[in-house]
Amino acid sequence: MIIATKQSLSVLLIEDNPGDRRLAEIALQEGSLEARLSCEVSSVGTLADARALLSGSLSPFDAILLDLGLPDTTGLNGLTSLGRACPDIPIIVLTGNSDLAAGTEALKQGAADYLDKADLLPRPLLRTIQYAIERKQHEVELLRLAQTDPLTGLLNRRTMLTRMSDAIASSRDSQTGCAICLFDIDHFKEINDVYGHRIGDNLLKQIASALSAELGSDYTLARLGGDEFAVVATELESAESVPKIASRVIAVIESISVDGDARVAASASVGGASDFTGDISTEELLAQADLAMYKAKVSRRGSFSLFDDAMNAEAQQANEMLRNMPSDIEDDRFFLEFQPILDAQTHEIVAVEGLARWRDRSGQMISPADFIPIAEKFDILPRLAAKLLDDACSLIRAWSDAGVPVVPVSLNISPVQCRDPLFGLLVLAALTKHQVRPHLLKVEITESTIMNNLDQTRANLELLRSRGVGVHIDDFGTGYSSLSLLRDLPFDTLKIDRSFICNLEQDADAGAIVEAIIAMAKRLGFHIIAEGVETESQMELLTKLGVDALQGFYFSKSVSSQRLAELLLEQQASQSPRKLATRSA
Ligand code: GH3
Ligand code: MG
Repeated sequence: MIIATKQSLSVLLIEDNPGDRRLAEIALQEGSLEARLSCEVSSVGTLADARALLSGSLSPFDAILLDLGLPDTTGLNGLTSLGRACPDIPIIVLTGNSDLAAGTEALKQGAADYLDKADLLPRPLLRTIQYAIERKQHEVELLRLAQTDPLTGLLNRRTMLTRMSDAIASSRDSQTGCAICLFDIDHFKEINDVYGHRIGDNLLKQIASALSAELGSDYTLARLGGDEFAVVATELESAESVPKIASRVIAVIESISVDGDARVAASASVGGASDFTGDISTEELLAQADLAMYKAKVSRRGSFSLFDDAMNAEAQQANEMLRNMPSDIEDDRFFLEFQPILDAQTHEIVAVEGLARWRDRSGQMISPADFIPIAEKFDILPRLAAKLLDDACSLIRAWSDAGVPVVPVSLNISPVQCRDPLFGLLVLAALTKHQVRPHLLKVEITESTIMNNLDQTRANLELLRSRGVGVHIDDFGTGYSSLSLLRDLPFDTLKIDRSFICNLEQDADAGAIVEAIIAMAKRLGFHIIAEGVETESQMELLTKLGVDALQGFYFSKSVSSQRLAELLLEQQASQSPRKLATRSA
């Protein structure tokens, strides 16, 4: 901490007694001469004049000498009100008649020191003022460190929470509204990974300074941690201001660029919440904005979402799911259904994809699109995935024991599992536990999961492949995998993303992309599955283009384990290849 030693002093003397005032002025002049300092003294006789001078003063005072017996204030009130108005200036109280008790009380109320008026000697007076200034500078610096984030210099989370609670109270008093916009940089991990942490840090600093310049002192700007920031606004006339603040934030962040090896651009997703009742807690308002930000992230990176009551209902539903999930995993309310994958030429079931299902305690089916993100966000997914892996292996064992001609079962693997260094071993342990041959189990990993977790994923996948467990790359075409990368990674099967398949007939580009993917995959020796096949013409076109296998509602929706066993037995019994009886398009 560097504290500057002052070469010149500017002191505000508040003393109504002309004699005492003169004595103090003389002591100050003499003391500063002795200390070889220039000292400018401004003297006033009332608290009101002092306030006027302080509010109009361009160069603030270094210290205040305050008489406790002023005509327009009583006792220590003058001290406390001045302390609030100028918290960065040390106030030294002047007491009369060796009044030790008044001096001690003044210290408790925030005075930097006290001196007896009757005993104002030049050198001790100057020394007291200088020490008080130094202590105040230390105090201010320590406070700044405690309140701010060291990287960006913005307010930190704790201070922002205090400001929010002040904002709610002041809006209640003024019968206006207050709001918070939370924002989080999109794909910041990738920026760190690709360009390095130094560039990531620079980006955070630039965001902080560009937004401070844009928003000025009308708003409170804070860095809550990581790549998450907040803007707090008070005394709003209507909630319409909130999207406007959000657009300014989004525009500023999108205009920033940091030079690395290439230009690094950023975007942010913003969630806003406002209150015009004054009857809300800081935590509640923050939770609402957080929910809205989560919505913005999910709907589209770089967008804004404003909290509304529907989100509250959704949040309650999510909370309920979160509460029930662990015990429902234990109680087998989560289970697998299986969607057949058919050979493109013979239309025989050659594999199945295991899909997670949840029937809650009221008997209602809950969509994986709702529960998977929650399980993932709140770290329940590893437990759920382990249970489903165990179920899949146990079913394969049971089918085999019952003489069902079992086909390979593929399971979807989440980014969280891929990052777990033990994931590969856990899969092998489940296979051993149920005595299942490795080729009957396959793992499906999306292209974006692989791209975002390349190093952690590689070791797990290589272990699985070396033991004979098949590895599928799922949703292919939506990420940015390069050909050379694909060749280096241990995949055997590539699943073309359904978004291309559903547009196959209408969109010439989708057709061209599918054709290119198939040509490339064949050159690299991959087995190719097209998922999301819903119509006969899609099926015919994909077969003509050379895909190996097909999956989709045109053939079958997901079926129970029991129904799958029946289908496999029927298929075995049947002499001629035929379309599935479950066809349900
Ligand atoms: P999303 O689009 O969902 O926000 O994804 P994201 O990649 O931005 O991930 P997320 O917001 O969940 O994580 C933020 C990352 O920011 C995590 C951490 O690696 C990184 N990070 C946290 N603090 C710092 C920091 O001080 N400097 C740098 N360079 N990176 C940080
Ligand atoms: Mg982020």
